[in-house]
Amino acid sequence: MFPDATLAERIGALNDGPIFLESSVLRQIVVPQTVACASGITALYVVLLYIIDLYAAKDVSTSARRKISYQATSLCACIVLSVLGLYYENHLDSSLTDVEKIQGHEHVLFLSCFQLGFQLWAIPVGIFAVEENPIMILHHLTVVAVGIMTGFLRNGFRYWIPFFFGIFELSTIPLSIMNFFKEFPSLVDRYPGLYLKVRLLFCGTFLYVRIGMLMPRLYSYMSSHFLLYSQHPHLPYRVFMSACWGPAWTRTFRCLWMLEELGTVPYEHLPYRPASRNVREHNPTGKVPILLAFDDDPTVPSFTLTESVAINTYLGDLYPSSALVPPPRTRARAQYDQMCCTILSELDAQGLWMHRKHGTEMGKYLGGVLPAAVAAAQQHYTNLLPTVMPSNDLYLLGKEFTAADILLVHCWDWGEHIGWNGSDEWREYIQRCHHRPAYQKVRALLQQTSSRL
Ligand SMILES: N[C@@H](CCC(=O)N[C@@H](CS)C(=O)NCC(=O)O)C(=O)O
Repeated sequence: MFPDATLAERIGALNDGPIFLESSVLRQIVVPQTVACASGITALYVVLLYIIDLYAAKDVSTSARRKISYQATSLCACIVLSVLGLYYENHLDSSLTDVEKIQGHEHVLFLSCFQLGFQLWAIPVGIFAVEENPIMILHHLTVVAVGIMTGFLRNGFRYWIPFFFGIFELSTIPLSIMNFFKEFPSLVDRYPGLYLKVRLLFCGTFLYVRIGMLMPRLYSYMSSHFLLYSQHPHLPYRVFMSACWGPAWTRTFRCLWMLEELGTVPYEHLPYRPASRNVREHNPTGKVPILLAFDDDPTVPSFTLTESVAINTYLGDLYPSSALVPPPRTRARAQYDQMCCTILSELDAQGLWMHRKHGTEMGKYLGGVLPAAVAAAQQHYTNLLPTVMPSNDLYLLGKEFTAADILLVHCWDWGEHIGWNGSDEWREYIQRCHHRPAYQKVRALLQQTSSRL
């Protein structure tokens, strides 16, 4: 649960009120500025194309001319964005709290409008004139989503815009110049020293801006972004915001996987966020997963159960023919319980959860960022993992797949995600479990609904 619950509540309270900025601001500032920027950038592209047509050698094809103009226009836009970003970033008040960074900052709206205008030009020209690759088009669409959030929404996170839309583009400048060289290899032969300097500049700016500067900002931005939209009452808003935040996994995965293995059990997955109002209603700790069982009345749960292992064991006992949980009062069941307790208390609670709680920016809300605790937890996880992984058998408890495998594979996936696994020793076992249709189905489902660890 969030020890600093007031922060979650204060951020959640920002959801009260209209979603969009005042309509007069949208009508008089955002829309006209976006249209003006898109038109200006389009005009620049056309003028550059005209100049290239005048001076380019005859053997330069039309598509190459378009591409040069496209790259030159993008370069100009990136320079403008970077300069604006540096200017606005210098005028930001860095002493503001995370809550104060969510609303306001309308003075940087122009940056969002410029970025949106740039994308309005880049997407159609990228698709129709220069056949840009689909990954780049996807990138443009993501930028549009963030542009709409910062340009149109009241909770627009505009504080972060000078960095994400401005300074972030600094490394794109040498990248664009490098692309020119790649497009015309004869330039590389003619100016090898310059090419090398541009490449070094790209490496330097990339490492400094997109790694060094980005990481602390990204965590801070993403945690308040998540705390905000996860508590919003409207699904379309949450879906839109989650598209900006990106999907991840919760321990709910374990229970969904179990339900899919059972196959015939009817269930509905409600992807509520940990610590949200809906979750706290059923579990005061705010933790997920929660199982709500219903009998006759579909509005009142007859039984509520928390803890992923308790839920899966209960489900396995309810459907004994699935053999996913060994029958009670047997040695096999005792071994199953032993294995689940070890994985849950050692790998999960003392290992992975310590990383989540103390090793990420979410640690601010969960328990404080404590690098020494995370290092000890990683060591513990690394020592314990070999003792629980199956050695010769197909699965953890023998030849049959059980709910203990679900628990272990979920922990292993989590360890893989944060780079703790190292060894390739158990790949075969992991792949065997990953190939199960139930696992595949839940993985696909979570990619759509965007849950988190
Ligand atoms: N031992 C529990 C752990 C549950 C848990 O910590 N869930 C996380 C998400 S995966 C959560 O809800 N965290 C929110 C919080 O701690 O406030 C289980 O296996 O179900």
